[in-house]
Amino acid sequence: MSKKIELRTKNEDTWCPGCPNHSILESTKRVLAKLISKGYRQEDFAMVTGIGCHAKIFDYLNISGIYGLHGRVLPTALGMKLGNPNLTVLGFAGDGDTYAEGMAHFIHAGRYNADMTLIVHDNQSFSLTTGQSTPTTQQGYKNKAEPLGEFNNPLNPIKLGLASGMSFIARCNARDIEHTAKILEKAVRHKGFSFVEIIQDCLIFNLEVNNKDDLMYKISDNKSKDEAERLAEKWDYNNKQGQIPLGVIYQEKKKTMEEKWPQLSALKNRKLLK
Ligand SMILES: Cc1ncc(C[n+]2csc(CCOP(=O)(O)OP(=O)(O)O)c2C)c(N)n1
Ligand code: SF4
Repeated sequence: MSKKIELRTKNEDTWCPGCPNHSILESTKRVLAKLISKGYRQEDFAMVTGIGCHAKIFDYLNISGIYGLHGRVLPTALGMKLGNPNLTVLGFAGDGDTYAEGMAHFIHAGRYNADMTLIVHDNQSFSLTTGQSTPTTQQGYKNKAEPLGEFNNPLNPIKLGLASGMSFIARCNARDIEHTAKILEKAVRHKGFSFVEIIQDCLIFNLEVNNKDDLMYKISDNKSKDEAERLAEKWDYNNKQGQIPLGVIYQEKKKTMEEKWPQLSALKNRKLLK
């Protein structure tokens, strides 16, 4: 008789009622349950989180891991892969986490191409610390730290991911649980570094960017760099104009970190967990 897998811990949920982080948790649980039903084991997965509202997923998802530091999801995930390349590592990070303090790691992740997945819960604000602007916040956003409004233009992480050589780049809408689960599964199965940018409304801070569903549309999986660049240009993170493509924006086959380093290949072939 097969053992029942419990992917939700018993910890109390302290996200705001209705926060789309709940949907990201649900999508993740669905993917893990499916992969476990196909032969992965619960102990083959390891997660890393940053610090922020997104990071509370660590308390609710029943897999091993490290509740990390703000901005350091990627180096921690990389450390896990270096220690045991047989792990399937998932990094859950915020937009502040990834694109501000963690920016250097984000760029180098594309170069290393370690076989792991980064999931960015992008609510265009530092929500846990009460709504300051992050690099993806729209110009003009007024908050306690910037009463005159954000002066700078937002960064486009999809364009940056492409420029950094990432081998899998996707975008999802947190509220679309089924589509997000589908894309996350592709990200986890991709051999190499997978970057999944999830648009996640925050119900308390930076409300003016919420509810962009009318701008969103789904694309077929794309492998052309030119098309990916065109898709990345469609929305500049600045306002509710343009179109927001969802799905696999770019995917290519590329040597992974584990394949490039002979020591890691040797560890991987020993299949430590088997
Ligand atoms: C090294 C370090 N820098 C800064 C902080 C303060 N800090 C904690 S949570 C947070 C904001 C998190 O924002 P984001 O990563 O966008 O996640 P969200 O809360 O929006 O999910 C900040 C700046 C910290 N705890 N540690
Ligand atoms: S503050 Fe925003 S991101 Fe944080 S739990 Fe509440 S709704 Fe979610």
